[in-house]
Amino acid sequence: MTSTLHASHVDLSLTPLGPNFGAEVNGLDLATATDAEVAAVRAALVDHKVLFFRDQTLDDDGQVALGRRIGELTASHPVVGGVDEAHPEIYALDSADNGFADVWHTDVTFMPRPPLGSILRAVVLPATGGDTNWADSQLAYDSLSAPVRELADKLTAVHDGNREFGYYLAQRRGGKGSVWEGEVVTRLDPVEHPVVRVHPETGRKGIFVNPGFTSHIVGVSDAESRGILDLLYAHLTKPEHIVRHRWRAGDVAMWDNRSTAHYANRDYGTQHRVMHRITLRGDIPAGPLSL
Ligand SMILES: O=C(O)CCC(=O)C(=O)O
Ligand SMILES: [Fe+2]
Repeated sequence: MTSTLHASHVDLSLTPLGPNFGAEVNGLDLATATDAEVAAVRAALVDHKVLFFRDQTLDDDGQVALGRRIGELTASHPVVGGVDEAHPEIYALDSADNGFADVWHTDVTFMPRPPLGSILRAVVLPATGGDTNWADSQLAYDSLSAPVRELADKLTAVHDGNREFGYYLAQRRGGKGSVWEGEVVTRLDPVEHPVVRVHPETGRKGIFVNPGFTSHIVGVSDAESRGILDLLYAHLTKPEHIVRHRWRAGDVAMWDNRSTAHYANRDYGTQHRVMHRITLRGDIPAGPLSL
């Protein structure tokens, strides 16, 4: 019956945050969204790359329940445990416990299957400051010159979580991290990913290296690796490629982790800021050559 099909389709009310990516979803209560609304959010995530929802009422249980409706949840983080026993899926970034993200990164690219996406909820906010920025890695790729795109298409990079999380794994968790892809993480072996990622749903290409976790490019000299990565990072984070979110209580952000990078401003001194994040299980990144 075509009427059933019709009934399952909803148009979200979206306010674009710029000419290219990012959107605020108006008037949708994530705690009571219908299946059709959740499906529309999932589709909008790929199209708009980062979505913002204002005035939400989600708590930890509600955040986990929402995530399960959108995809398959991972553990909180490969190395950092859940916020409490009841929520092994929630990763807390607490400024009182060194929870900062003031380095451009894409989440968990130091694992073979980085998350598809992340859902972040503001729990405690400073009076001002602590804005978060997202960069559109596909827009950035597209605006590189053709010769540099061709070079990047052929490259592979190593991602290494040890610099950010090696100490935490050894000292705070006694060498025993979370269960990730069915196995307890006991070491962070560096992994290789293509420098250009082909989005599995759209086929669009994006820059897939980040200063947080990429250590070097394979098969080139150290100086070449540094130079190429610096060029790509400077380009990725050009203001034209960025949207910036000023948080309010109740805000939820959701991003496609396959086509974006992000950075949380650390400009609020000793004020307290706490964010709760969940991540959706992703796939093994494919590059232009592996297709
Ligand atoms: O604190 C933020 O705004 C972002 C933190 C972050 O990098 C993340 O949740 O993945
Ligand atoms: Fe992050």
